[in-house]
Amino acid sequence: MSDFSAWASAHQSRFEETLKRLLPQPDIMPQRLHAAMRYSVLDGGKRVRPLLAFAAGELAGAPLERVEIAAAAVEIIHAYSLVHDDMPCMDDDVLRRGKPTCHVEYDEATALLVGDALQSLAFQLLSEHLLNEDAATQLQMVRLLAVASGSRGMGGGQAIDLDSVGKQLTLPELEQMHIHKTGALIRCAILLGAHCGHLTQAQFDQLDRYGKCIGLAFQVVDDILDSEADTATLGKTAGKDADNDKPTYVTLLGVSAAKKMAAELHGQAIEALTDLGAPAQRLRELADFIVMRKF
Ligand code: GRG
Repeated sequence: MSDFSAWASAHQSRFEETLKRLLPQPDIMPQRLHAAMRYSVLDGGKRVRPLLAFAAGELAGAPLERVEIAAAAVEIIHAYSLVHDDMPCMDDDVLRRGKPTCHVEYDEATALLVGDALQSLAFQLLSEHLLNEDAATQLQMVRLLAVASGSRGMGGGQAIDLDSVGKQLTLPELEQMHIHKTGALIRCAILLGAHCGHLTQAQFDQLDRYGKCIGLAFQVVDDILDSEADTATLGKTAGKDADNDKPTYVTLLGVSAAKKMAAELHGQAIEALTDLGAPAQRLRELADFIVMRKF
C-alpha cells in the first residue's frame, strides 16, 4: 500500500468515527429522522472533500481535531445535496453510494427534512466548536461555507443545471454551472481546512487557485465516468446525464477532449502549488486521485 493510500484510509476511518459522534444519535427523538440522517451521511462516499480539508490543514499546521469539524461540516452539506439531488423533483434517482437513495429507503418528506436538518447541523458544527483562536477567522469560515453552498455556489449551480436540461450550453456556460454546482464546495473544503491553521495571504491565494482548478477537474471527470463507467462501479446510476438530456463536457466536447481538459486542469492545479513546496504533497496526490479515479 502506498504512503498516500495509507494516509487516506487512516483519515477516512478516523473521520467515520468522528461523523458517527457528531451526527444525532439514532435513539434520540425524532428517531426516524436521525436514523435517516445517519443513513445518508455514514458508510459511503469517497470522502474527497474531507481529505482535501485534511491535506490543506496539514499544510497550514492546523490541529486535526479542528480540521475534522470543518471537514464534517463540508461533508454533511455534500451529503445533504446528494439527498435532495436524488429526489423525484430533481434528478429522481434510486441508487446512491451503492444503496437505495434516502427517499426510497425512507420517504420523500423524510428526505426533504434530512437535507434541511443536515444543512443546519453543518452550520451548528462550525459555530459551536473552536476552529481558530481568532474569532473573525472562524466567522469567515461560516461565511465561506454559506456562500459556497448557497445560491451563489452549489445551490445556484444546481438551479442552472436543472434549467439546462435539453439545452445546448456554450463551454463558458457549462464551466460556470460546474464551478458553482461542484467546484464551490470542493474549493471551500480546502480553504476551511487551511483556516483551522495559519497561512499567508499569498499561500491562501495559491491554495484557492488549486481548489478552483481541481474542483472543475472533479466535475469533468464525473461527466466522463457517467458516460464510461458502469452502475456497479459508480454506486449510482450510470448514464444519467445522457438519459436526462443534460449538457456535459462529454456531450459538448466528446470523451477524448474532455479527458484532455481534465488533464489540463490537473496540470494547472499542480502548478498553483509550486511555491507551497513539499508540505503540499498530499494536495498533489489528491489531485492525481481526483483525475485518475475510476468511481
Ligand atoms: C444548497 C440551496 C441549496 C440546495 C441544494 C441539491 C442541490 C442544491 C445541489 C446538488 C449539487 C450536486 C448534487 C452536485 C453534484 C456534485 C457531485 C459530482 C457529486 C458526487 O460527488 P462524489 O463523487 O460523491 O464526491 P461521493 O458519494 O463519493 O461523496
